[in-house]
Amino acid sequence: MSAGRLNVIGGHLNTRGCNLVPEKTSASKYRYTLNWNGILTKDQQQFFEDNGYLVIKKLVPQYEIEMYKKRFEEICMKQVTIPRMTMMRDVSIAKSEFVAGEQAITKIQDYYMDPVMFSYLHSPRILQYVEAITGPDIMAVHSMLINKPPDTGKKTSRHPLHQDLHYFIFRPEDRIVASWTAMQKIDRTNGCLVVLPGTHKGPLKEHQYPKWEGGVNKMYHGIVDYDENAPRVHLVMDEGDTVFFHPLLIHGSGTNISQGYRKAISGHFASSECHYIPPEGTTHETLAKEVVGVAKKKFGDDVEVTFEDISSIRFQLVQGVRKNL
Ligand SMILES: O=C(O)CCC(=O)C(=O)O
Repeated sequence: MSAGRLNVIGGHLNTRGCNLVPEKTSASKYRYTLNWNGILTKDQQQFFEDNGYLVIKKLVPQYEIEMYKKRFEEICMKQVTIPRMTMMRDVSIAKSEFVAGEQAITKIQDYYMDPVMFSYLHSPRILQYVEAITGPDIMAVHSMLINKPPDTGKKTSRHPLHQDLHYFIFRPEDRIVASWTAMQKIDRTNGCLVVLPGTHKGPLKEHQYPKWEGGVNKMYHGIVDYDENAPRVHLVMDEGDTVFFHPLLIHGSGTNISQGYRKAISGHFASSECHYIPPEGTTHETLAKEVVGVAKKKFGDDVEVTFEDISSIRFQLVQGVRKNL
């Protein structure tokens, strides 16, 4: 067999058919992508390197989206109960008894115990792109279905500009990636994602609750100080389109001024080789205190728990071998 006929995805074969050292260990010009599996075209790879995100059109088929929609309805209608999942309400209706079912739930978080929703995190369609960033050993570290409600006029449906790394206390950040799939047509009317291209090259910034008149949703921390004039891109997406983005990319989403609920399903993934860093003395310290405080409120003050414990309980191996995380 000649090396020319061998079909290998990523890496290079020598004449004996053995894998040579993958590109990563040679002096690679790429920092944010590994692309060992060769799924990214050179243009896509360069786009992610330069901008910190990449949209793949029509990645998730309609029948899968329908399946997630149906499951979300069942969860909201309490036809199924999923352990360890968090259901969140928009702050504008948080205390209202009159809103029920799907309309009452703004977001579900940590759906990994539900086999139907979990199939999103496990999907080869998603993981092939994730692997191009993380490498082959992949942990799903966070999951959400966001059901952005029509705004009540208080602008609480907005998601402030933030960096997802604020919520993650492991590194290296370049081996972490988010996927976010539009479950319908999403544009500026119903509150699409907005990204600040290239900001993944900057540092992790300080985050706090924004001082919004109408209130802010729980855990929707925003960057305290960012360049107001930095170019922004509004990601207009069709059903099934998926954006992959770096955890330092500054992003958020706008007000939903439509009459409908805007849905997206998302996951965060990291190489299982990532390692924890202690939150003390870092920008994560305040968040860690808030998260531990919430856990103590739920389970009792005498429960000894750390931010690391709370984070790792939801981590799931979705491909390869579990190493550090
Ligand atoms: O879907 C949205 O509106 C924004 C989601 C987001 O940026 C997040 O939850 O980190």
